[in-house]
Amino acid sequence: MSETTLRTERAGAVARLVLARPGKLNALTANLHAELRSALESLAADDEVRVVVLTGEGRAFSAGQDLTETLPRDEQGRIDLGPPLARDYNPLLLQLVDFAKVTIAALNGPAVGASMNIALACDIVLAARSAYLQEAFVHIGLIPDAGGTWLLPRIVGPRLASALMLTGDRIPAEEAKSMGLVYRVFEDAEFESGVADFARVLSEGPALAHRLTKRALRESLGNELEAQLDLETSLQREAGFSMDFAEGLKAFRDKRSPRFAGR
Ligand code: T3D
Repeated sequence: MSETTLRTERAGAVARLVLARPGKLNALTANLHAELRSALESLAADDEVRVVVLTGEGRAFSAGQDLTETLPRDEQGRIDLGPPLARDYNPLLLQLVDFAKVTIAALNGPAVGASMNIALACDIVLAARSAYLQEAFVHIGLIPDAGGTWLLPRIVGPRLASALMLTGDRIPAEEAKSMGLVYRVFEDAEFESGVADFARVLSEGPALAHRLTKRALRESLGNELEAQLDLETSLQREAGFSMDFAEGLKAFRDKRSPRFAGR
């Protein structure tokens, strides 16, 4: 049986997925990928879970693909990276980008290579001050994968994405924040509690509105304005029918904080 390399922890409506290969800086193996996909599937189906936090054990978030793992070869004996991308990275990226609940990448340390892009596929990225992000692929003669060439230019713009990907420079947490890659930077000593508080507050929010907002943002990437306005109208009608909207209105009128049921 393969070793367990992913831990799932729960605190109320927040689930924490902890990449747990600290001795290898949580580098991603086929086994870890399979555990991650399966955990995300279970959490997607669990009505009690509203927010998923992805983080790493030890001093790194993750150093990207495990470079010591045996790679498949084509019929001519050349390393063929097609199969691991098709089996592991591409489905994971789609699973994250289409995930119906709020996802947070909590960068306790470096997020390198594919793991930087996995972090960017989450809705919100939080970072410890000592963390850094790095599109390190170029240093080993590869192109950025795991959705990086799609995600990064959409977040920072094409010029900066080019520079970050062609140089493979490290991006310290604070700089990443100024580029829009990271939402909040916590001092290292306050990172765990800061992330936990941040996730708890989100988990008390209107889960249905979160889900619909995510869908609107996702579809906006391929829509013209008119189609997006139609989509907003249809999703806003759905939100308007919800118990959460009724509660939000009532709480406003009663001058108290709302208690959302997520429906
Ligand atoms: O294969 C495919 O499907 C293609 C997909 C590719 C996607 C990618 O992610 S490509 C990018 C892969 N990642 C990298 O190129 C980063 C490799 N790691 C590093 O450059 C450095 O480890 C770091 C800059 C991230 C951190 O350096 P440092 O000095 O803080 O730590 P270290 O001493 O290098 O690493 C500690 C241990 O983790 C060490 O093991 P050891 O010697 O103590 O037994 C090191 O070998 C191991 N480790 C770090 N990164 C990886 C790794 N082991 C396997 N794979 C890694 N990516």
